[in-house]
Amino acid sequence: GNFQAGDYGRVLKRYCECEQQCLQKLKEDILQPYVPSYYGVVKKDEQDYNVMDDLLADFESPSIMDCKMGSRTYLEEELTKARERPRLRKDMFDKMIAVDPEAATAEERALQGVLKPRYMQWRETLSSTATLGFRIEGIKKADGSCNTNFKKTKQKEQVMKALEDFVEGNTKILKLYLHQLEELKSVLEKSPFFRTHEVVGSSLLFVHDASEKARVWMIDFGKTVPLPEPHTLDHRTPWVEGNREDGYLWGLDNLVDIFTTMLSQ
Ligand code: 4IP
Ligand code: MN
Repeated sequence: GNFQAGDYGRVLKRYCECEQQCLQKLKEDILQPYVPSYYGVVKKDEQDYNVMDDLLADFESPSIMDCKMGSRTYLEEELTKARERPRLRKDMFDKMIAVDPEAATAEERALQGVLKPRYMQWRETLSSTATLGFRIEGIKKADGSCNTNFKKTKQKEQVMKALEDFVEGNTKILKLYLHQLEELKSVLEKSPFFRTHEVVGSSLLFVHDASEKARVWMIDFGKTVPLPEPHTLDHRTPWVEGNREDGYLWGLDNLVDIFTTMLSQ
């Protein structure tokens, strides 16, 4: 996989230059407390790795949730590439019809392939990405059970049910998460890094355990890219090709609303 065990309290993640650039810059940004600390590159069996904090190290049998943030999950350059050098993806076609045999068009079925943006957009509209600006990617509970079957989790009610199950009805944990999401939102709104980067395919990692400690971190910066100066984003304006908006804060607004609604019920 992408990860290797590191020294105690550290993990190694397959090297990605884009991610390294972000982790380095984030060390100097007000977002630093919400991001794993970065310790440079190591080589193991001919493969380079970025070394970072193991976010699970301080937890006992943690429950973990990965939420992919934003209303767009691919970079604009994928659109350009697909137009200039269209490449049919058989693997993506297969992933698509495995979820819904009806999803592919007659042409796609004949070709047994789809273009990457088409696959990514299909995933966005099937899940809550397009309508809520985030989606649950996976949940691992304290008992070791794993669920990555959220591809069709789209409606607010479905999302709430998954969150309810993740915290096992524990209101205290819900409150801790909500508080951190609100704090993170206010830091994001002031962060120089966030204003000047397109943040695509990045996740919020939620972690809690039976001691009722709960934390939220920003992870996965492989598709987080600096904008050419003086371009900035507000991360809420709807995306149109060329404006590079990612809908990250719009998604966080919706996530905060959902946690708030759950706590008021
Ligand atoms: C995956 O689709 C994810 O969207 C990956 O995004 C993406 O990687 C993969 O594209 C795509 O196949 P599923 O989640 O439906 O399997 P992420 O890395 O954000 O999870 P990219 O390369 O876009 O980061 P390919 O082209 O790597 O297969
Ligand atoms: Mn991810």
